[in-house]
Amino acid sequence: MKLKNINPTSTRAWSTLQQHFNETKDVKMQELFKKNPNRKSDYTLKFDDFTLDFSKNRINNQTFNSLIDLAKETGLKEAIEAQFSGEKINVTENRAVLHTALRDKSNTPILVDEKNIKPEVAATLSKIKDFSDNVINGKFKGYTNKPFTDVVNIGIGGSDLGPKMAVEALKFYQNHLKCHFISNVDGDHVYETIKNLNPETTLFVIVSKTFTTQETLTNALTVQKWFLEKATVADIAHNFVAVSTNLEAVKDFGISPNNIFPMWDWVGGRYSLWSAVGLTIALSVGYKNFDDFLTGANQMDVHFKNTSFDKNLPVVLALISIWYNNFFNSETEVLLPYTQYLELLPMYLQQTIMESNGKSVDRNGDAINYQTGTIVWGSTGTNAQHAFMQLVHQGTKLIPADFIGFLEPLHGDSNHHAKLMANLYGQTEALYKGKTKGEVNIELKLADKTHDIEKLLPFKTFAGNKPSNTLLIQKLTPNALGRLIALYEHKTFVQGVIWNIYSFDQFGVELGKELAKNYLKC
Ligand code: G6Q
Repeated sequence: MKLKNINPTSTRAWSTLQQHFNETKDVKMQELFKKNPNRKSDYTLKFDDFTLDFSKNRINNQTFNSLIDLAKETGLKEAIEAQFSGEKINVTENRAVLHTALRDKSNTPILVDEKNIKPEVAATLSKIKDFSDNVINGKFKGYTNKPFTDVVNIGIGGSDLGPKMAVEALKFYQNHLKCHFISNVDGDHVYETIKNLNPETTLFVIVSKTFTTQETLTNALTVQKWFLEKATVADIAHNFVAVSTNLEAVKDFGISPNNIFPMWDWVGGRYSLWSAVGLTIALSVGYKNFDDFLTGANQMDVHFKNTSFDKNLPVVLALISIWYNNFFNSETEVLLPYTQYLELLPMYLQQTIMESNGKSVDRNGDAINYQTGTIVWGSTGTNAQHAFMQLVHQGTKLIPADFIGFLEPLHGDSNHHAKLMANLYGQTEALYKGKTKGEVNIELKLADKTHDIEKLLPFKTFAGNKPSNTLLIQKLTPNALGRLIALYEHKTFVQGVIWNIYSFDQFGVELGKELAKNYLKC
């Protein structure tokens, strides 16, 4: 079963949406709330302890229904089935797209080239469990027989961003191992990271799907040279492990075959933290937490696969985003997690979303005449409020926002947490309500600044009508993080399907890698 090949702008739903947009583009959300006192609950979806409030969007029931029609007309249902069942939907690379199989513990076989991949996935998970358990409990030791104290992940792009983001996000659950990440080919990044490390007690995890990436190989060789100043070639077997599909290249590097964790070409780099690429996550928080992380992602997979589009969190988020991207011509979206633990989430999702959907050719190979991938950016709240949120509130651009908040803080301080969440709610309210001239008038009068009213009125007035989604989650657990990441993965998938593009190749990234090689030859 192939993905359908439908120009979304040629669908009936698109024409309806275009006409509907022309009629409703100036409608104020405040009016929509006034008209429907139940708007908040009518536009709220629940999935386990996730609550998605999408009421503060410039949509009404007709918008919503037409967007759902668009998903139906562009073959989303069939595309989801094709992805989960292992069809080679990554057509340009002739590969299946099965990061979802990495977190599917059911007994249902998944076939790639007529071979069930589930046993290999299970065997690799068991290897990850065994290895991480033994490093954490001190049974596996470094070359001088001392337990490990530090772990250095050497990889870039998909072999770095996911583990780094998840290790940071799950810091609360971390054990005694200190995790470091080396990605940039900038030597200063390498030396700065290793300068205080002890080679005897440091475990190096070299992560490269292809094991040909210049940055990772250069960094790994530099680290190996530093290691060999103190240790011998035979000691490499104790302190170096690798994650790769390219077993031969890893062996040539000097890593013992026992220390190689396999990967598969049916997992894209930016979707690979669920595989052995996530080894550093398992080392950092222990296998049980890593397993909970996978389980969470699988729960979101099941929700995505089985829930009707109108109640399906990834589908609804994707459709709302298309509404702004393709009809309001919004170019960017801002992501605002209200927890410091998710500081790296926007950067991580930039890769997921922008590398997947940054395409300008459709599935026919023809140039596209509509907008595709959104630009995603963001930072944690409340920090963002003191930085770029001014532009979101009062700038000339329409920037839809996703607010992500947690109902329970991990360290239990209710004073801080009440303030944090009050800021989240306050921001979403300010964005949609804005501030009218009348309100500014009253405010200045009360502040005894009547004489300033004329001068300040235009500057203190906010147009409002700025859209946002609010996703509330009970608590930042490994399971919740798994569900959250999978939610955005599927949102990205839905958009790629509707935009009629291939979301799982990245020839732009590869061109850069090739051209850099030419410069080195000069
Ligand atoms: C991800 C991209 C890219 C890739 C890196 C590292 O989807 O393909 O970010 O992950 O270029 O590649 P290797 O893992 O092969 O070193």
